[in-house]
Amino acid sequence: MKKKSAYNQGLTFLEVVIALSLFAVAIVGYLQIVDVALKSCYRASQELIAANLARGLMAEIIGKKFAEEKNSQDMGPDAGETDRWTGFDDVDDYDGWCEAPPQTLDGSRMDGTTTAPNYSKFSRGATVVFVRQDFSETSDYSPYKKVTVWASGPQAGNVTIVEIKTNEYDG
Ligand SMILES: [Ca+2]
Ligand SMILES: [Ca+2]
Repeated sequence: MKKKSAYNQGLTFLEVVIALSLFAVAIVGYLQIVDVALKSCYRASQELIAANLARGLMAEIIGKKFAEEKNSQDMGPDAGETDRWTGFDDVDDYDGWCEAPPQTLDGSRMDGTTTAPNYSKFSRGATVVFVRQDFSETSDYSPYKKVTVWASGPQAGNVTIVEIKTNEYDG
């Protein structure tokens, strides 16, 4: 009868245990990498939502006229203006504006109660100040206004964008 070689004797119980242990360690390591990657991907998607919310509000603000009246030094909403979907018509009306959750241009809340996207854990807002030509802030009249828009979410941090509006063509 032919004697079995050491190679053909199969794995011992100890070898199986060691192999399974190594496999388990490898699987845990792999799952940890996947977990980190998924969390990073989720955070990036939340940051993108916040950035888009900020950009949307900024585009709306910058599209408004420079001031309620030509050379006006007044800041903030004017008589009869209470919110961005019914009354705001110049850039500084948005000074101090804040939305939680964000709302569409027709006032629909983005919180799952309307057909608008559900961004219930996000918020956004804006500040508007006069700045000099060197962008330093001033309380005096200036033909430049600095618009700062922020948006934030639980995993998105705080996204802030800044633009300058001039009264060169209107106001
Ligand atoms: Ca106004
Ligand atoms: Ca105003």
